[in-house]
Amino acid sequence: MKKLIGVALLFINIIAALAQSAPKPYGALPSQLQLKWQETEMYCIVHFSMATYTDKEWGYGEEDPKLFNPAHFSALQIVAAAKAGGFKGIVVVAKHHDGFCLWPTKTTEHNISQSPWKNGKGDVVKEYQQACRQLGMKMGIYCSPWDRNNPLYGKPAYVTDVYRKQLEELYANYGPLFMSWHDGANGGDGYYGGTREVRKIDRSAYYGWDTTWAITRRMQPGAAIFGDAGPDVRWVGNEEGHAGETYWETFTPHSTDGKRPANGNVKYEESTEGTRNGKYWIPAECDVPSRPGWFYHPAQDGQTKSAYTLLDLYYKSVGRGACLDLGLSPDKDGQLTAEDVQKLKDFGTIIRQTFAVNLAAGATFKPGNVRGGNAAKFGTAYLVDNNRYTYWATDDAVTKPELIIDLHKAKTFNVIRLRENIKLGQRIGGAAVDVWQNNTWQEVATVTSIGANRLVRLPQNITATKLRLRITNAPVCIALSDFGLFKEPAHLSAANILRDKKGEVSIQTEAPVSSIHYTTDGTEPGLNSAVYQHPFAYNGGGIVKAISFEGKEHSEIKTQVFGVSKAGWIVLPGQPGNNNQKRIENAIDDDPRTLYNSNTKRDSVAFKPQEISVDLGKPQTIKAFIYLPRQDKSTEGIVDSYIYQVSNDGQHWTQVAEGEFSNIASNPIEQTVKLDAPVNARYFKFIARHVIKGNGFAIAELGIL
Ligand code: FUL
Repeated sequence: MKKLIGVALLFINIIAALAQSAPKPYGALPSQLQLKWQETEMYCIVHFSMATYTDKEWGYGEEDPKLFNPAHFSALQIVAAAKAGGFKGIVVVAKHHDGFCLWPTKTTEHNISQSPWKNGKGDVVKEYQQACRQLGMKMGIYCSPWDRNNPLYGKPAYVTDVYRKQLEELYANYGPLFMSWHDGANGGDGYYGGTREVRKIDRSAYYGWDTTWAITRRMQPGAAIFGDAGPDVRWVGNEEGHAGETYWETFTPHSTDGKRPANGNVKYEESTEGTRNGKYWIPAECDVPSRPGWFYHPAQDGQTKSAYTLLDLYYKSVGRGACLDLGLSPDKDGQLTAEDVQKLKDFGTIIRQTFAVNLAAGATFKPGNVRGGNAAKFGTAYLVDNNRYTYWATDDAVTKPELIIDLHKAKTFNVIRLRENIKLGQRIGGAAVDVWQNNTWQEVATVTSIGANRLVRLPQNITATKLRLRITNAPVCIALSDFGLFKEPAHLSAANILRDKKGEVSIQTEAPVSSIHYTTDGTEPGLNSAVYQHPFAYNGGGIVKAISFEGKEHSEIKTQVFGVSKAGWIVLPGQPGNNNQKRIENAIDDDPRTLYNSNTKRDSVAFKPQEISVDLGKPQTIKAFIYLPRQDKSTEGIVDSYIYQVSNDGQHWTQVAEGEFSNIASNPIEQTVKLDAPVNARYFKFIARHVIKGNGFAIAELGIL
């Protein structure tokens, strides 16, 4: 008998012990440093350097340091604007691909001490460090591995004596750093000390990343290392600022050629979602410029992303468990424009307002199961304690629990937040939320992953007293740390401004409003501006801005830049390989959704330079030309090197521009190339010298300004 009691007691003890023990971690797990990074959620990357002065996205490396001379550089203004937007840190581009160093480095002459700014005594990186300290912001460093200026680039000595030494200087003098950012754009043509040649590198081997990163670990142990394949944070695979709808913090990177995955050699199409049960914990950073390009370009004024566009990106990055890295682009003066500052501020305000009150805070939770019945340790009260690592857990056998949430009185919300305690891995692969309405459960949201954070933005407000959370897919018991309900403030969505082939502009809102006002001279529209009544002719090109009003509410200002209207334009016949006139007209139909693509499916055909010539119908002044690459996510036929010619008879041509479309593979936005001087011409010819992929060239639109 005694023996029996003993065995029973032993059992009870084992069960009690199990009830106390935390769930076994699942899969790859985050490091301490990655947890800190994940909590940062939002930071900015600042591109202000030589390319700001040359109006380029990538400098070639030949630029004269004397060009860098901001009259009013203010790190404080830039960092303060990021802070007002709710961002927690900045990554400073200390050296971009052109090789110009913004700190007085000993590794190369091509640095700020050769510039007239502060008589060569200035140090931009130091000023950012001081501003970050003053404002309590984190700081990270971007030092481009690719260096189009350095004569040693491509040789081992560049890595050992230049690049790593630059990192050492930055790590030694500008910390503490929360990130070390390593870009994937590697190798290609450049100045390289005057040789002006193409230098290809083995992206997997050249930089000896293990040795390089050992320096980061030693000198900046708190810095998360960003790269295409991690090791701490991965690139999300696009520069549009969004992670996959299903998104895994875990990732098994694959290279494109079977070599070791590395910066510039990763199958990016796998990076957006990541890998369920991936080998490593390598969460994604979603980087996106706040303006169309990463550097400031005067032609992109008015095109800064609006606060609500940023909000949308926030939901698609932070709201899917990744982090958002927003690009800021100070102008030649050395500050962010007033417009950019305002938009950051507005975005920060909406975020703060939306997440100020968790409407689930006072709720009663009725879980279907609590681990070991131990509510003190694993209970649902932890769902609303605002701690990412305390959590509601279930017994090992219960992988699909339900939870009833009683709000006690009707509350109106439009955002649902779920979080897992990621210290135990990313466990959940599906969940649904129902609301109790008309005496039945109505499903209002489903998700296919959660991870560090999941925000569901509902298409409409929901008013409910009782909700139900169902975990629909999990390979193991759950460890959910957060359940939140929030109300994003109502707003009038911005108007849409469109122009048709005839050159008529129409302005539309999603739903009728009391009035729409607009301007065509670049000024901000308000109640006193022209009232929109019907489509109007707008052939010359320029900026149309619109705002809508409904009662006391008004929308954001929508800005649309138009080139010269294409009414009457035709493509000259006889383009090589282009028999289909109709398709080629897509390049000048003023519709960015249609495209012309001369690619042939035969792989044996190699790319040869190709051209398209356009008759403008009458002589026109051309100040700049526009190339809009295809917008359908394919990179086939995207032109990255061009020649531009003009003519008055369609037979004799004069070259007026040539160059590269930098960064167009990662950021396929509209390219505006200003000519050295305006020209008068009736015809233009666009020649594709090189494309990213394939044997043809693809054009969504060609235009002129
Ligand atoms: C890219 C670079 O090539 C761009 O110029 C920019 O710096 C962006 C953040 O990363 O890969």
